[in-house]
Amino acid sequence: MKNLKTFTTTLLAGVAFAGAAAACEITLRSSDTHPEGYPTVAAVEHLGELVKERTDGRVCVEVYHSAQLGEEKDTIEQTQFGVIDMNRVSMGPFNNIIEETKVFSLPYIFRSTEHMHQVLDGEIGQDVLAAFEDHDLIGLAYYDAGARSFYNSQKPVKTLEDLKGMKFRVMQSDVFVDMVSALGGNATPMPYGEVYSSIQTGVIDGAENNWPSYESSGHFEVAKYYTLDQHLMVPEVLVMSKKSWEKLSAEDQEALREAARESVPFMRKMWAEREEASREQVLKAGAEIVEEVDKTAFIDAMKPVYEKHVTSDNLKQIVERIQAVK
Ligand code: BDP
Repeated sequence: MKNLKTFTTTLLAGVAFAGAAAACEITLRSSDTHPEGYPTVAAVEHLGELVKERTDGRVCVEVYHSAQLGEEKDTIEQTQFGVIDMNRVSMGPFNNIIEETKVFSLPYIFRSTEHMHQVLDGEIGQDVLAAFEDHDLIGLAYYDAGARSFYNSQKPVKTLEDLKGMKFRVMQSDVFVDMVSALGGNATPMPYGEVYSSIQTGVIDGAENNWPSYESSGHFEVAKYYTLDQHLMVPEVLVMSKKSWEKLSAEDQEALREAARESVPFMRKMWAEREEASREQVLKAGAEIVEEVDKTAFIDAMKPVYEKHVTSDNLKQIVERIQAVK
């Protein structure tokens, strides 16, 4: 009996020791609205593994997925205050805080995924990321979010005429409110987590999003008409609280930047696969897709959005630079 006890004690001490040796000195809490397995969540988890490896286990990242830390707008504020260390969010909810982020939220600003990658991977992308610093945030990386299209619970929307008077939820940004108005609809800005029940109860007719979000949120269950107008390509962004950033050594900051850079191709590959899988899944579940859309009509209708929001020289220049990228 005594021997067994000694053995157990030794064993427990061994476990405790191994645990201490592997313990993280710094654990960065990262927020995401999406569920486990979603490409943005997986990308930040991947980044966490890289950082841990490169800091010899000192710096760890813990991803709080499924909006455990709150809805995007609130988590952004908490990240600015340093309550949350890292945050993977859409660029959209930053529009009312950081002027430069508006350019990536303009309808049809990107001609294609390739065009968007060129812009984000180049100087313009860096300049916009740098703009976060004046707002207590460090911009670490952009992730893909495909194209967003409208969906609703009422009818197949084939033309602009069909959209007239319909109520759509948008992310909390004035650009998107004006975008829906320009199309003749009514916009209701609200947090992502409230959309499902709002469609179900008829508070709104629908919303707009990419395939993976339309699928993972379950919105396709309550709004089965999806119109492939692809009016927005709003990138995701991974930001860090400047307060948390400044607590890291220069070496750890570099490890984090490097891991963030490397998580991008990982995410893009996963994203392309997930887009396809989600599309197939919603189709199987009975979603009706309107594929033939006169995009020129949509693009023309969006002119007032540019007129209203691209007014400063700064934004005009960024828009011109984006358009000049081949
Ligand atoms: C998804 C974005 C997510 C946004 C959501 C939304 O990945 O960050 O919160 O759209 O519409 O595509 O709010």
